[in-house]
Amino acid sequence: MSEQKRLFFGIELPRESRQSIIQWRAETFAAEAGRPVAAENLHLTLAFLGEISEERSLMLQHSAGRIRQPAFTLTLDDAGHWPRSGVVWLGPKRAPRGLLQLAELLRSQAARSGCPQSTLPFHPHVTLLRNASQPVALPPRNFSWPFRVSRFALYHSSYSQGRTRYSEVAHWPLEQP
Ligand code: 2AM
Repeated sequence: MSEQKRLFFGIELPRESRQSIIQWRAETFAAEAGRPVAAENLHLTLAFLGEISEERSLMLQHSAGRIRQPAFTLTLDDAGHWPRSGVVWLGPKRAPRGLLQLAELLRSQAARSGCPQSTLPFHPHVTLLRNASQPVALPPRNFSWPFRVSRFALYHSSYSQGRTRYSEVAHWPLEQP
């Protein structure tokens, strides 16, 4: 069997939003609140696949390529803290229908291809801090980062020399109205 890789489908944030978010994060959260996710790693996961073979990855890429979904605007205007997973996140107050449909399709394709999906409801989020297990003071919700989502991608997550890296394996466009 071929080498297994840790893969996930996700959405990249535009560079300007990432820069603005990390500046805001530095001004907003104390250093001891948690470990900041590197700017280049800020993303929104649509479907986590786990460690999978090249064969399964190619099968999922084929299914992803058949998806016809419209582009949508995603606004990051909410923040929260999940103490159990130690995650401080940004997300949308109202998830756009296009985002939910896209995640649902990818998650059901993944489940049908043997990548078990969490039974918890999909909660779209961008992880800002990890290892945040102590109570965190959340900022007032007076921020908003809107951006257009016109593609989604498959990413390979690798860990070496103490760093997590996400590299794009393939990407697909969403339809323009
Ligand atoms: P997170 O940001 O909430 O930690 C790559 O690991 C991406 O897949 C991360 O964004 C992570 O979400 C997400 N993910 C979802 N389920 C996961 C799991 N069981 N293990 C690791 N990452 C998972």
